[in-house]
Amino acid sequence: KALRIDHVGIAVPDLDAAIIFYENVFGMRCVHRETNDEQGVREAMLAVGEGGDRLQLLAPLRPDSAIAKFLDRSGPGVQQLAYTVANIDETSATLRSHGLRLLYDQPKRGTADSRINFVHPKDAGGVLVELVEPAR
Ligand code: CMX
Repeated sequence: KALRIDHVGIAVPDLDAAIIFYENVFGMRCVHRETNDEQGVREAMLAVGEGGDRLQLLAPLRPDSAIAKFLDRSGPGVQQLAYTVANIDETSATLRSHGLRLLYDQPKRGTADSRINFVHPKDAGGVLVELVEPAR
């Protein structure tokens, strides 16, 4: 089951400009940055307030990446909603038993060495759902 909202992911064309915007306008704080070559993204995690709420900014590394395609098709905006799960293998099996398609046979590496997978947006009411099992 979903334990909490891990983050909301927003596709942006320019990561540095977006970080400055969210810090200056909404008072968020950039707490993590990394490049994920496999996913084709440069990303930043912004803390919203003092709880655990997180906004993820995603910028494309390559023109053939998922984020570049999303920007081409839809422009900047909300690209994904991510839930924290305790055990991604168990959650994936449950979702598959409900007939939902997961994008990867096995979880891949996500932010900060988490394990991630995605539910196809066509199977989740038009929302790209990411599952995140945090690194121990
Ligand atoms: N949210 C909702 N719907 C989406 C979507 C999104 N982010 N991306 C695509 N869609 C829709 C498309 O509009 C399309 O709808 P229509 O058929 O009605 O036009 C449909 O889904 C399928 O589109 P597609 O052309 O078959 O597939 P895409 O090439 O657009 O790829 C997806 C979509 C989800 C498979 C791809 O974006 C993907 O593999 N995502 C997972 C990886 C990812 O997003 N990585 C970046 C983030 C990394 C991280 O979070 O760490």
